[in-house]
Amino acid sequence: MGSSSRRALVSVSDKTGLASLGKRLASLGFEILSTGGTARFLRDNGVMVTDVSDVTGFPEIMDGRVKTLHPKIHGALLGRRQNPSHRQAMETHGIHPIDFVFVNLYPFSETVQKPGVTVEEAIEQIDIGGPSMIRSSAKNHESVTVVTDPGDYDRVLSLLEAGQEISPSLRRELAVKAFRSTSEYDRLIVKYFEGLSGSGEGEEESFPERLNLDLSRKQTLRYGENPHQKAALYRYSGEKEGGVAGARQLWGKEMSYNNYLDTDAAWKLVNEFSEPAVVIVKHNNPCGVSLGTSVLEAYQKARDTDPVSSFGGVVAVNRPVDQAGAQEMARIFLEVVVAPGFTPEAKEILTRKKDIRLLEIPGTPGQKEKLEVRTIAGGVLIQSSDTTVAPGMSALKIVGEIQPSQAQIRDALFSFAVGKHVKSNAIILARDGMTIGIGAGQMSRVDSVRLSGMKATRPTAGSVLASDAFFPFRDGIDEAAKLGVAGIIQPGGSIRDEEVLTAAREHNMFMILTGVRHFRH
Ligand code: 93A
Repeated sequence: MGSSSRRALVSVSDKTGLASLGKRLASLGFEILSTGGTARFLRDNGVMVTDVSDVTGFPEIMDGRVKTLHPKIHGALLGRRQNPSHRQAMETHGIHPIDFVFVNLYPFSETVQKPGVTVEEAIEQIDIGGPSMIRSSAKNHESVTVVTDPGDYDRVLSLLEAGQEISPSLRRELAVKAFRSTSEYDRLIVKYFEGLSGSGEGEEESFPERLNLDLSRKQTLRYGENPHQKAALYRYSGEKEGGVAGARQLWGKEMSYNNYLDTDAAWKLVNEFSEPAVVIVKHNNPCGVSLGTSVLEAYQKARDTDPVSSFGGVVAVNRPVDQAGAQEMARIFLEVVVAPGFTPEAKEILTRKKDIRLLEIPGTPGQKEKLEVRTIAGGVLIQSSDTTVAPGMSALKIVGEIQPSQAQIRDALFSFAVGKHVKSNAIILARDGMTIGIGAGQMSRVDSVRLSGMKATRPTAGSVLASDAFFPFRDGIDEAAKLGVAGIIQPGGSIRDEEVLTAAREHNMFMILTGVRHFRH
């Protein structure tokens, strides 16, 4: 045994086909270098091996974390055989080339899939020395043959047994396969740790490295947000039903870019509710939202939140529009009505108006898209959509001494759900299942509170106020008190929560914390 014979390094976790590999390499006259467990396995099968630690002159240390990470190994893999200075270095340092490498890695993926595996156990299964050897060999594939898949053992051995050399093209093919295997290995490690630091849902898929949005053009639009902008509607290929992009237009002029945006906003909001509900949207913000015992009642209440803004609005209903509802809607100009359906009478009434558009979305109400895509200069931002449902009663924290009534809790949940769909900073005043005033899109929260009061067409006294995010100061609460608000629902979580609660106490308001924020930027 010595520098004269060809050397193969064998270090494998997956021992499939290992005994036969060892025997065949030995018959071919190879000196086999091996690490702890692999060496033991081969010896148990009657194959002579040299321990890597005898080559390096260094024992395996730190529970095997460091066994092959040594210049005697990596120099033997990386040294260019035809390069005089490399050969000189090998000679000087007693490094003998290794031409064949059979390595596969610690089973990280299998380990983290086991139920109850700890992070420590997962970390110990991150192979460092193995990928290093694979990459060193693959980099030097002009001379080194690297085999990472037991399925390739026979292919290589058969050639050697037939007295042939491994061709440069096969060495390259195996090198590419080797790089692919280490890159896949690292990807799984990344995925595991991202899962840990994610929203607590460890199995949730992280976003893909590359994104191929498979979209096909459904409609060329007359123009974009403004007449000088070009626009088109694209739809996810293979998407069957549901969503505004797949809506069926029953009546009216072609949908415009802004119509689509507003209809989408209205449709998403109205599907927050299980009871009959109507949403009226202007410029992508709701100007009126209401629950009701019928489409007619919900529509009237939604419209009366802000009758001026409702003119020319986009109306979304979560029930089929009936005759009574349609008659009421027909009284003013509306851009779009979107609903799961229209009764024949309703259709008859609304199609008398030439300027209205009727959209039908039969699918399951509440179907929500999974990804939100927005463009920024030079790229796109992706996020999962805000599909958190309204917090249940048990998740709510009522702080302070004043207990809200059941009706007030219902209004609080209703207004908080509306707030999720209002441009931040969002403040919603509500009472009896209808919005009273909506303060949208202000740069300071206290201004949104003032605005919600300014927009109110009904008395604000006794209403509930929802805020999409926490109050940073008590000034918003003091403004709310001027409007006679009975209580507040908000996420909480400000460093000044105490100050904010003190203000609520002073004004005899209840305070409900949801722990969930609904920014909409
Ligand atoms: O712990 S390591 O990252 N440190 C090393 O130096 C090292 N060298 C080889 N893991 C290392 N290996 C891996 O050990 C190989 O990739 C192979 O999967 C495994 C074989 O160990 P054994 O021969 O003791 O069964």
